[in-house]
Amino acid sequence: MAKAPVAEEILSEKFGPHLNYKPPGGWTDESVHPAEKLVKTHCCFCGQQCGIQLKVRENRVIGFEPWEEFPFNHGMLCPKGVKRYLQGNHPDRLLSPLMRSDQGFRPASWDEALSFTVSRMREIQKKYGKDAFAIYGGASLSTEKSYLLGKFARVALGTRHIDYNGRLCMVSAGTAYKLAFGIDRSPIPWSEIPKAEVLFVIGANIGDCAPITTDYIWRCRDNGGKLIVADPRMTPITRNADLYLPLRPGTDLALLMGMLYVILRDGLQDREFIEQYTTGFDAVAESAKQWDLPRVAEMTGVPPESIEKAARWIGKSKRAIMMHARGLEHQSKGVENCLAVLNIALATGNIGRDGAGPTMITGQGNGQGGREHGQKCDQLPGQRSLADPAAREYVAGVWGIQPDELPQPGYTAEEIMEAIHRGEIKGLLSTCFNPLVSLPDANFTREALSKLEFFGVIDFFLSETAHHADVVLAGSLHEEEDGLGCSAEGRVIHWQKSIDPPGEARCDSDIIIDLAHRLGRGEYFRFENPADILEELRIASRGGVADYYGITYERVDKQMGIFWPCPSLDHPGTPRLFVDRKFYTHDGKAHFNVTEWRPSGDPINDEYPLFLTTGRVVSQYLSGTQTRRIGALVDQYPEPRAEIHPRLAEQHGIKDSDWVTVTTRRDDLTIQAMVVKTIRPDTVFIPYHWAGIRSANRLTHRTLDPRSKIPEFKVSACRIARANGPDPSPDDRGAHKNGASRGGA
Ligand SMILES: Nc1nc2c(c(=O)[nH]1)N[C@H]1C(S)=C(S)[C@@H](COP(=O)(O)OP(=O)(O)OC[C@H]3O[C@@H](n4cnc5c(=O)[nH]c(N)nc54)[C@H](O)[C@@H]3O)O[C@H]1N2
Ligand SMILES: Nc1nc2c(c(=O)[nH]1)N[C@H]1C(S)=C(S)[C@@H](COP(=O)(O)OP(=O)(O)OC[C@H]3O[C@@H](n4cnc5c(=O)[nH]c(N)nc54)[C@H](O)[C@@H]3O)O[C@H]1N2
Ligand code: SF4
Ligand SMILES: [Mo]
Repeated sequence: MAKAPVAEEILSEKFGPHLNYKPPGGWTDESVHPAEKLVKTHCCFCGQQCGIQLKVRENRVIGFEPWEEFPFNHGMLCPKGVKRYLQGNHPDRLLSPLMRSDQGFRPASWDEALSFTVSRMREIQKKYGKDAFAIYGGASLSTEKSYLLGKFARVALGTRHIDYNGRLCMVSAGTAYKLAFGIDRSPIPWSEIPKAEVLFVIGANIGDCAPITTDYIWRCRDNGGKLIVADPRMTPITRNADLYLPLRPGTDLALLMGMLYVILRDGLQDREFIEQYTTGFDAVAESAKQWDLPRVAEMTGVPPESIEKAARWIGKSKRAIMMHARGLEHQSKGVENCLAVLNIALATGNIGRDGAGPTMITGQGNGQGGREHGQKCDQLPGQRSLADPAAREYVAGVWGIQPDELPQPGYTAEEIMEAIHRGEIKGLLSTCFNPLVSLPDANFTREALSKLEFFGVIDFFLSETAHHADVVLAGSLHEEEDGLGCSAEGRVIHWQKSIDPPGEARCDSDIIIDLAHRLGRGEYFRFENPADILEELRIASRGGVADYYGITYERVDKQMGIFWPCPSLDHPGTPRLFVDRKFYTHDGKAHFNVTEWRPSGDPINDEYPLFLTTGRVVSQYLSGTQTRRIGALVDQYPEPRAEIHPRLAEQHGIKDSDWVTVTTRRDDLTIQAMVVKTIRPDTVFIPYHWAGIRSANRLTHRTLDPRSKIPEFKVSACRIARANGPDPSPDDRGAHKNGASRGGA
């Protein structure tokens, strides 16, 4: 008789080899792994920042417990959150620095890896100038690390070029909110959502990408609120929507202007509010006149009655909330689209009061905190502008340098890759970013990486991009260093250190500080720990829009989060912005902005007659470096699939699970079809969490929004054809096609 499997075997069968933790003498109790301590911290897998308690034993995270008291999620977690703890003990974890050799990577000592990195930085800057070396940061980094990286670029390296992966994410919304309100933060905390009479969700797949937010939406509906969803796909929450607007990809601006047209035509605007608290209304009202319903219906594919209904519901309600995410923003007119939402909010007076307001759903773990304190190419701490002489003078003073020593604003993330491609930038240090998978037009990115004279990466896994590096510095996971994060709501929270980095791996901030010292700039980086960095950040942000002066770890722990701005130690924080209807603009008013229609950078035609749009599935996170290593998540959605409508499938003789080749002007991709009725028949959707021959970004294009510089991930032109099977030479394909790869992937 076969031996019954012990609990551990069942677990490893279920979760894969990553569950490799064994205490020295083996488990004494097969079913219970008692924790030494529970650490209150947050999930790293999205901007919701749900509270979670990590179970720790022998410097390992071995499980989790819900954190019922944390006010945002009350112990609830989504499918990624409950598996979050599994990445730490993964056998792929980098345990020491790696250096490229003729035979691939070899482990190296920290001294060797860092000395080499610094010598290459110096050589490149000496030969080609300071700006020939660029830095990439990331919004999964703690706020302290983002601050440190911004200072490192400007003070230790003296380069103009630092930008971050949030450039692919939050910048269209951020640019628009700054133009309208002078501040880049959600104006409302999520506790406002259940109070709305109408919720308008546009370009956001809340069920899959902000799962805990669905709870707020259901509470709104339980209170009688109406739900409107605008998306080319019927996302899960659409099942319970009162109105669904299935717009054609890339036509949001037309839809929103059409709604404004109806609001103004029917006199549903809030005249008193417009008069007292805003500027620029007349020009926007004038521009709305061209967006009559027949034209808008024609462009968007949405029935005119539905557009009218949506506009009237919002216009007639006392409290409306508009929620948007990347569907609206990943477009060559992402900023215009967001401005159009804000124009509707302003025209109807839906801002600065209970249960009302527009809000953006921030994506990455620290998508909000990571865009506040200087890792953006044009930014100084406190959401100050690097181009503003007063801001330069203030921050230079805090840092102990002269204002003219601060470089001018540099290139954005995709622009950095383009400058690498044309040979202007020669060296790159990338922390917390996997550009080969996440930037558009992956073949171009691969070519660019192959041209670098030096490429260093700080990561805890060997990401696909890291395969192309000369040096990989083994950094730290979320739970291995103390730090602040900021959630989509604007709530500053505390990521408590739970364990030390394993093996020779080091905390990210130690690595950056060590590099600064080796570059001879140690006097500006006298930080022993994240608390020291926070002390300086508080002062550097003081008086800025994102004022953190009143925020300390102790206060955050006590209040379970503090909403910024928080200018003094006795300030309670600011959950809802603009309570007194004072805005952060130069005149204190909210600004209407005229929007301009712009076609997609990759228009459809007879050869490429379909829209390709890309995005996410619930079980995977971003470029997948982390979640593709967690077996229990991989099982839920193992491979990318091309979602297509039954009608389109039939036209091409495709059945569910058949192989299909999707071709754009850049490349083609052969994956299995997922035939679903929940997508427009002229649209193909592919999730982008995979690399190499499964990478959706081989298909996307490099058109950027001119202001935010976000890529147009949501709109490409494509065609499809039935295929017989997967690509025959999967793993080599990218490298063969371009001959450019220095490593794998
Ligand atoms: N499970 C999971 N959750 C995540 C992430 C993840 O990778 N996985 N990532 C996090 C991050 S960083 C982000 S940015 C957020 C992203 O969160 P979302 O923006 O909600 O997710 P996406 O899938 O990128 O796109 C959202 C929706 O836009 C729709 N869409 C496509 N084209 C258009 C268009 O032209 N107009 C409109 N109106 N809609 C369109 C898509 O059909 C999709 O339903 O999710 C966060 N949460
Ligand atoms: N086609 C298409 N492309 C897209 C999108 C889309 O919708 N469609 N969405 C875009 C969006 S919204 C986003 S946010 C980007 C995300 O794109 P990326 O930022 O490239 O994705 P990540 O998977 O977060 O990559 C981060 C890397 O940093 C590492 N990392 C994570 N946390 C830490 C840390 O604390 N320290 C260190 N040192 N390393 C860390 C991870 O292991 C991973 O290798 O992708 C964009 N690309
Ligand atoms: S909603 Fe986001 S933060 Fe919350 S558990 Fe899921 S992935 Fe983690
Ligand atoms: Mo994102």
